[in-house]
Amino acid sequence: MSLAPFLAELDGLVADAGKAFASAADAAALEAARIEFLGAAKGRLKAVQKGLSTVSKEDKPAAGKRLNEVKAQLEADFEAAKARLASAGPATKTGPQFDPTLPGKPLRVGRLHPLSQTIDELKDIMGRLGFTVADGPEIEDEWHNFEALNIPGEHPARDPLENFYLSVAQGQVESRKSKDEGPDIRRSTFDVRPLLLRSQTSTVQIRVMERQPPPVRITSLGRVYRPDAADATHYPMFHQIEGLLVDRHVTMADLKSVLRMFATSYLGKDVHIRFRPSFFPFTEPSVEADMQWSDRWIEFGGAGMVDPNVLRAVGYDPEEVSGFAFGLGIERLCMRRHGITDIREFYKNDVRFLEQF
Ligand code: FA5
Repeated sequence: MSLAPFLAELDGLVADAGKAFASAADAAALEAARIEFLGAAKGRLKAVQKGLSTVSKEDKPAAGKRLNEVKAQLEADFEAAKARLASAGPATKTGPQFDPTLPGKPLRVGRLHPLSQTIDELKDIMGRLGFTVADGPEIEDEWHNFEALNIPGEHPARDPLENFYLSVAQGQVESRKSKDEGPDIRRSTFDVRPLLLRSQTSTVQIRVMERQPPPVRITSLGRVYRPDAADATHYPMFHQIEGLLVDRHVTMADLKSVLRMFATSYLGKDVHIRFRPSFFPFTEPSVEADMQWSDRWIEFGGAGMVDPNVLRAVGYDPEEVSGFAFGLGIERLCMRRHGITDIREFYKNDVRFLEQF
């Protein structure tokens, strides 16, 4: 045999073996390819090697050199394929192949708490009615929780048994903060102002009006705290939504329209609104707002025209502007909408309840 056909045979072998090793999908296929090409007895390399003896004497060194190169190449290709299968993990070596057509395992997806969902929805509704969201602290002083809201010192609503007062007073907090600033500061800033967990979101009315001149059109949603015993409709911590609109010529008719639009947006078109006379120190006149839903009248919160004393407390002129305010229980609204009969369900963290929303 002359050199050229011998070399061509070797080239063909390199190409075939390279493909076979590279495409072996598992250990069994790779072993079959190894036997076919590198097998000691009947391998194709062995067969080509036998042809070396027929190559002419002067071509033998070149033919032998190429044969050795091809042998090294085949062994390297085999080792590379072995490493590839090993790194693909045991399933490819022994077990069944990954089947992308099988259905996946469903993941347990979390969701927002029903009250968080309600709060988001109520913010949207109020936003569409032109109210922007305002926030205030949950730890309040007596000015914002009571005095500025026209609830004077002797008022029963300020009874320590009706509120969660904190054992740390504001003056003490300040004096501790400034302890390192010099010995006299502690005495000079000491001014005991009791703090409490806010009992209503009406505190935010004051905070907003103190900050900005009229007109005001805000809503505030958040946690409030009262030492009420927990039962089906009461919880010591619950959520309120507050609405406040102050401008020129605001009337009860505006209040009723806004509450009606609010209630129909949240509960549906067939909801009616009813006002019953009531009393709140910070509104005059004051009403309890009821809504009719599924043939029943349900109280959903308090409302009224902002008392002139409140407007004065924040520096507004009651001769110039008037306003309305309302405060509704968010749990009660959500319970109505979903037919929940016990407020305590919201706070049990029972996934069977929570995953229904
Ligand atoms: C107030 O808190 C007034 N700040 C509302 C207001 C705002 C009146 C602005 C006028 C102007 P009241 O105490 O009635 O009002 O509470 C309002 C609503 O909060 C109630 O109608 C009820 O839906 C809800 N609520 C009251 N106490 C609890 C409680 N312990 N658990 C759950 N919801 C409650």
